[in-house]
Amino acid sequence: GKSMIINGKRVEFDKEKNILEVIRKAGFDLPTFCYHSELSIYGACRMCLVEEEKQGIMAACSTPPRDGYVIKTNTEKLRRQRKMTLELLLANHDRECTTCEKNGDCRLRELAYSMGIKEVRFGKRDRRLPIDNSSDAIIRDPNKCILCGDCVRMCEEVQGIGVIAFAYRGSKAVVTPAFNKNLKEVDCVECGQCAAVCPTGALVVKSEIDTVWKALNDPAKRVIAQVAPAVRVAFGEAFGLKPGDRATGKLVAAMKYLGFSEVYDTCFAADLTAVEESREFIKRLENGENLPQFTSCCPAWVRYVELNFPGYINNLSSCRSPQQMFGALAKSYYAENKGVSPEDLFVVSIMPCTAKKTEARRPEFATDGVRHVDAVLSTQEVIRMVKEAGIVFEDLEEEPFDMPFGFATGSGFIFGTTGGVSEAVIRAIDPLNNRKVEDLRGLADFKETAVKLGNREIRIAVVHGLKNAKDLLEKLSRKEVQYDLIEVMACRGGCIGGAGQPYPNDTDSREARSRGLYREDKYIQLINPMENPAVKNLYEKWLGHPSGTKAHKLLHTEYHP
Ligand code: HC1
Ligand code: SF4
Repeated sequence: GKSMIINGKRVEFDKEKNILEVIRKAGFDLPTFCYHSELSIYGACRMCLVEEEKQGIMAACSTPPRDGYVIKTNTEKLRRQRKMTLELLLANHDRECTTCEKNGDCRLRELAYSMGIKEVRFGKRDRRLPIDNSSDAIIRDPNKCILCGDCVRMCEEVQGIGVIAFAYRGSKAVVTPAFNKNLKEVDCVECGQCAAVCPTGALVVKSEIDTVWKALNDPAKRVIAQVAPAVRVAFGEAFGLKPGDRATGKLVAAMKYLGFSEVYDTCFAADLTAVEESREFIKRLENGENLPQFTSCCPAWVRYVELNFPGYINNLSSCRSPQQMFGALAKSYYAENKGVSPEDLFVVSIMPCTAKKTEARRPEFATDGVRHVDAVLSTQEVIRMVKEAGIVFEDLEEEPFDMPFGFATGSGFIFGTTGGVSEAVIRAIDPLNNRKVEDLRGLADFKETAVKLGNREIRIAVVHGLKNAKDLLEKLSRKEVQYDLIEVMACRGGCIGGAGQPYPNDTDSREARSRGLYREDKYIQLINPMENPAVKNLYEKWLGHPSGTKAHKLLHTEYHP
């Protein structure tokens, strides 16, 4: 086979696309800002320089491997060059690190430390650009941008949206929405994926930590929480667990210490969604209208359809997302039962997602001005709260979710990974179906299957990453494909790859988290959402029958372009 020598070590290579991948395979790391294995190569940050015996200095990310190369990654010359590059970046960077939202996760800060930068020999820039605070989900501070372009390529290549781009040249260069607009004025769907790849504090998730602390410390408020499916298999990553390891019990215990009166499971609401969505689907199949039905639990996807494919709005399931079903029940059924007024009840969602922050603010998800979900914290925000409160996560005793919204079947768990929502809907319409719908599992860009319902064949397609959704919708518009049910999650991998999850949010983590959710499904006796006793009980006591009048009022919604 082909091989090269890296820092004196012989390494074979085969399918690696560039020297950087071979170097990492050899067990050495190289600093990078603009390289992500899932995005195109930009080769601009000049951090991954290496020295080849004959070729001299080259960028490892953009050079294909070649048999016989002899490469060094840490010569004196390279160290000097990298330091210089880094100092130039730092000179142009707003260095208010102690108060920066990305402080704990900043790659610029990390590299400045590991390369031993003690001073910045170049002048500090004087211009201050305005901070874009318009989005409900992310904050953009161009003063901290190092122009690596990761966000630009993420938004364009993976999400197919392309609302942020480079503007101007030379020292005036910035990354900005077109015409210097702010994010709220362009077609941003607030998926947050740009912030998830940003190596600095230029794009960060908007924190609601202070709002939640305030509510927790307010004696007049009763504060309850719901925890999304995907959070439990990623939360532990901050406390020494591996991606996919279940952190549920300790997370519930930690949240009790933070001051939440009760902690509930969004997976319960996901079961409820699967019940409602499957009844709606059966009705549409009978009447032959608004097909294919689109899943509607991902708010970035819903927004995407509203903005870009308004002609398909009626294809979206009218079901509210599990987050908002839970919110509606909390502020009605729960509030009434506990004798708390909806204003004094403070509902917090713990979500892997940034678009959920925006969803919770949609005017239709409030009654008489009182929001159903009062605050949305990302997985990372709760990690920070647990650390701030000085809770030793590792030592906690596991606790169960509270009832009545704490029990879920396997269907509720798998909502958090791509393919899971459709599998749950299939289980709900056809209880005789196999436990597994293998064709819809895994992280392939596009998945499809057909299942028999009576003597009818139902065709289902599943995509994740909005660029893949866009491709599918275009094919659908051209009538090249035909489906009855289409599941879309805006983030790759589904919610487990949401922008609020711990970093790194890469393919390996996503695969492991997804497996973690299927493990939860495997270990639980009930897998059909129709059989969830807590859901059944709720229909009997409060909602009437699935898809009935009261269920419609509380659990369904409308969309607007
Ligand atoms: Fe999701 Fe959902 S699965 S959207 O991916 O339908 O965020 O985890 O909470 O609402 O249940 C996210 C996850 C989440 C909703 C559910
Ligand atoms: Fe693009 Fe999503 Fe970032 Fe908006 S939040 S700019 S849609 S990547």
